[in-house]
Amino acid sequence: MTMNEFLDKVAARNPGEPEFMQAVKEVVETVWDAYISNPRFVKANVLERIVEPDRTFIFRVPWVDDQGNVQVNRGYRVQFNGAIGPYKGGIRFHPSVNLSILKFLGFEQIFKNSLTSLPMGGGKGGADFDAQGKSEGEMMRFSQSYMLELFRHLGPDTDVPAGDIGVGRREVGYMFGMYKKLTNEHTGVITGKGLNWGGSIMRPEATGFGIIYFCEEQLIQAGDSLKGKTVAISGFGQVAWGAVTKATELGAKVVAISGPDGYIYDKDGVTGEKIDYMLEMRNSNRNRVQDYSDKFGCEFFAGKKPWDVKVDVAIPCATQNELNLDDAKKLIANGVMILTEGANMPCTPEAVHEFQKAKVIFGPGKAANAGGVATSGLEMTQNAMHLSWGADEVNEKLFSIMVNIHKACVEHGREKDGSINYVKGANIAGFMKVAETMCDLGVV
Ligand code: NDP
Ligand code: 2IT
Repeated sequence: MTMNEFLDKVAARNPGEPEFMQAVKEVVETVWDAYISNPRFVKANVLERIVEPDRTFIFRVPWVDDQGNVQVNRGYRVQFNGAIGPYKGGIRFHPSVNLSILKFLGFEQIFKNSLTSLPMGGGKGGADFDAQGKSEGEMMRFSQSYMLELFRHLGPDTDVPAGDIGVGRREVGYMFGMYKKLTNEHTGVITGKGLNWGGSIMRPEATGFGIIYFCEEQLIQAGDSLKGKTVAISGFGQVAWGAVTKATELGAKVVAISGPDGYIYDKDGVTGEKIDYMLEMRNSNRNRVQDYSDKFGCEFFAGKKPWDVKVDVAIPCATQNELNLDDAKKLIANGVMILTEGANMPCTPEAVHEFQKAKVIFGPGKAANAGGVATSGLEMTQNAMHLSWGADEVNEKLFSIMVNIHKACVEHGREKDGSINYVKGANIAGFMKVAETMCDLGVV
């Protein structure tokens, strides 16, 4: 079978799943040569097996709103691949959630988790629930109802969810509370918990910090560093906040952040109390970044993306396919040096290709944002040992994991001309370990 025949077969089996196919195509295109030249993989038909989830749950999530109306949402959990460890991956509450999006996220998670070097399989879950404008009580009842079905599929050695878009510490708390009530077990069955009830210190910051550690490693590899660079970041959620914090700490100046309403340009840089204010905006459920410009008196560009700004470093941290070919062209024309993906698959394939063609250093999300799930893995370890580490210990481990992921990308992604294809490097490094394991475990 040729690669294109293989991709056609997967597409035919998964109609109407464009995001999933986009993620599959990128992985298959980059691992194909390594795969096809390995008789053991081919004999075990690993590639065809790895694009099929181990299992997928789809369920009704009924809940009662503040007016007493019964509402219904659709809940999901995709247990994509459990070869190297219990399923691990976040839960997303967002109206755009569907099977295609969760399969793409679960598929990416397999390789991301493998890159961390921790024993975690890939999974993802969520619901098409819109948190905007919901009261505290509604958030609680919805999170509880989602767990009321999901709990039977979880376990500290089976499947361990966490947060993602629309799911933070608050929702994790309500879900964990319901899990505990149903099972009468206080175990590490979900990560991103509060510090008082089994959470790991640094988990909220970990994704953003990890992204910046990875970005800095990429720059060091190119003989440069973040110090003195200007940065544009999209989003103002948990990931964007962590990235702004660490980039600023390393001496870069973040001049743009964005929301669904547009972006702000702060020529003095997002620093100090302005970084703290990002958290306030996120927690307000108003979903506007304009509040930042109102408060701090900088420019706001309604309905625009931050990719119009002339910067050295661009870090998309909002959602999938938020940065397209036109955006890539603008950034390149403005002399961007490096694009490190903070979100999962934020760049369209055309944009990725454009950056690579222009020799802009490109860091794929599955490598760059792996610090979040890696620290979730560290939370699982702490839970299993019934102890908690301090911030320095967690941060040190996170840092060394990100450095090692970068090393693995360089090792597997070096091209003949000496340049580094981080997309290829991340995919091959992540794939190999899972593929070898699937062969070791037999046809199951
Ligand atoms: P948050 O919910 O904290 O913030 C997400 C931001 O993106 C919000 O501003 C949100 O606004 C916006 N957004 C979400 N969906 C869309 C959409 N379809 N179109 C436009 N804007 C959108 O989420 P996180 O910061 O946790 O997650 C951001 C990204 O990072 C996601 O891709 C996530 O998968 C990824 N990620 C998260 C990790 C974590 O630890 N939390 C770990 C690794 C990756 P709105 O609500 O209006 O849509
Ligand atoms: O996309 C991701 O890696 C996450 N949302 C974090 C998953 C986790 O289990 O911490």
